[in-house]
Amino acid sequence: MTEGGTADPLTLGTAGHIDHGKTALIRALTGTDTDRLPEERARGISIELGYASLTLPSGRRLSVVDVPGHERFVRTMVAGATGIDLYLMTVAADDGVMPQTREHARVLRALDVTTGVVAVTKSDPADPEIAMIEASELIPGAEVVAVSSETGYGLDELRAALERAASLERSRADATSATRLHIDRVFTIRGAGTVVTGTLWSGAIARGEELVVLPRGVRARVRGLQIHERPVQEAPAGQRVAVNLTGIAVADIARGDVLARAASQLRPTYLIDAQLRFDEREPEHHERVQIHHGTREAPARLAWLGGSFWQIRLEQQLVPAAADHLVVRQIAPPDTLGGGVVLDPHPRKHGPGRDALVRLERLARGEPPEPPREAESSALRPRRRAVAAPPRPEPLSPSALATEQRLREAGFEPPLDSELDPGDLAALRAAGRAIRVSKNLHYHPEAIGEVRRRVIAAAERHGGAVTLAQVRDELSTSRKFAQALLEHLDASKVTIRRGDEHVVRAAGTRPVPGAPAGYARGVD
Ligand SMILES: Nc1nc2c(ncn2[C@@H]2O[C@H](COP(=O)(O)OP(=O)(O)O)[C@@H](O)[C@H]2O)c(=O)[nH]1
Ligand SMILES: [Mg+2]
Repeated sequence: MTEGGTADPLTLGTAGHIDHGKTALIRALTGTDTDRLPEERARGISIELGYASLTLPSGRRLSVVDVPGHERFVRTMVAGATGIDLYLMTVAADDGVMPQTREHARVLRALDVTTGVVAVTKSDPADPEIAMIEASELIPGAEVVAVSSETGYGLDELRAALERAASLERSRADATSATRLHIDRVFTIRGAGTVVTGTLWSGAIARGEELVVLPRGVRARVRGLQIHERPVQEAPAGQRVAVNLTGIAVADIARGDVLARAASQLRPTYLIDAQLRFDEREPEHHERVQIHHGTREAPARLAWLGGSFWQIRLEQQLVPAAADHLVVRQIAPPDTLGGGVVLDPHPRKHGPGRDALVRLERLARGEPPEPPREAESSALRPRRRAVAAPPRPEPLSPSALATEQRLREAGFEPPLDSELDPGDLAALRAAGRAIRVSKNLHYHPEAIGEVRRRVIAAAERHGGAVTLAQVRDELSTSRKFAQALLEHLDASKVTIRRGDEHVVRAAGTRPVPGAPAGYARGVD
């Protein structure tokens, strides 16, 4: 199933409320104390991002980013979570799901980090059961493991669960596109000078090359490079990298800056057209919010363009590329509202309108902004109709909520669309609370999460793949539903169809060129 060779370098990020045992768990798993600042040790809380390297039972190594849980440091958490591939959420057995457990879950959702494990910590002094139920409700489909960092209980099971999660995920880093590193720390080393660290999102960095520091456009040269404390000539995408720069003072570079090739197309922007989704409440038109991108953030006004499309009008520049993820936070009181994806990082200033909507819908489907010339008139007609009266996303109506409840209760055997109100379904889809699985069938996301988990577990027992009959038995449902669900999993790239079998996709089928064999460790 896995084609051997080099698995993607993955980064695991912690998440969870303060004092729910994130740092203690990383220490128990890796031997590294990520609370290193004197103030962190004195107060017993994490303030800065911490880094470690975790070796899984297979020998595979993950880079680990340990984030602070305090509500005052959610912005630091977002900066840490922005480059991660997998999450490790902690929920304390004696405390259960708390405000930053929920908020961090929203941040992960906004960043589209959907694979990970929940550890219910402190299972030594308290019974983990209620916290485990709360955790499964908060993140349907995630594996939940009871652990104690104090006694070591459950840690082997947690390692195995992390191994499974890692085998499902591919690095989001892209070796083939332009070089980009979002800086998360800057410091000086005596004799070396300025050093910055971050995850290399895409491209590669080589010793001796000239880079540009955005948004200011200052030039600097790479004097040295390290990947997990070892000097390297070149760093490939997906790695946590430390870059020793010359020709730039520490004062001229900060967290949030982006390192790019000197000839990069990447440009700072005050305007972004984006597709956004909100968990808590829909922002007001022109509401002032905080936008987080990479390791940087800026206040902005949100102008509604129709549907789920918004223009973000920034007060300070960000340096995004199309398809990057954004997190949207409320300014007062601070809270995470949702997030989404950059469609156009350099639009002109515009409001809602049919042309804008047609263009954004094309970009959201991954198509070029303009249709091909000759097909124009016929290609436009159906879309025109589709966008003529864009539904303004409203709070869900009582009827939509009732439909959601029906879907939720139906589990694996939901009613056909013909039995439900199409308007309710559209509203639920827009709110991320219903998933269209086939032409006339919607499922509740919780059911899909459960299906995904069970199919993966069943595949594990059957040599990495499942048949339709096995899925039907596993879910105790009819062939019709099992078929629709399997096709959905194929389409969502969870599985891939090979004859009668559906093989669970695993990491390692797309090795990062040049990645060394044992590598994925944080630089420190
Ligand atoms: N008994 C027990 N105490 C724990 C466990 N995990 C963490 N703690 C304690 O809980 C406190 C907070 O842990 P910490 O890892 O700093 O939480 P964080 O804020 O989520 O990083 C510390 O005093 C830890 O020693 C555990 O599994 N069992
Ligand atoms: Mg901590």
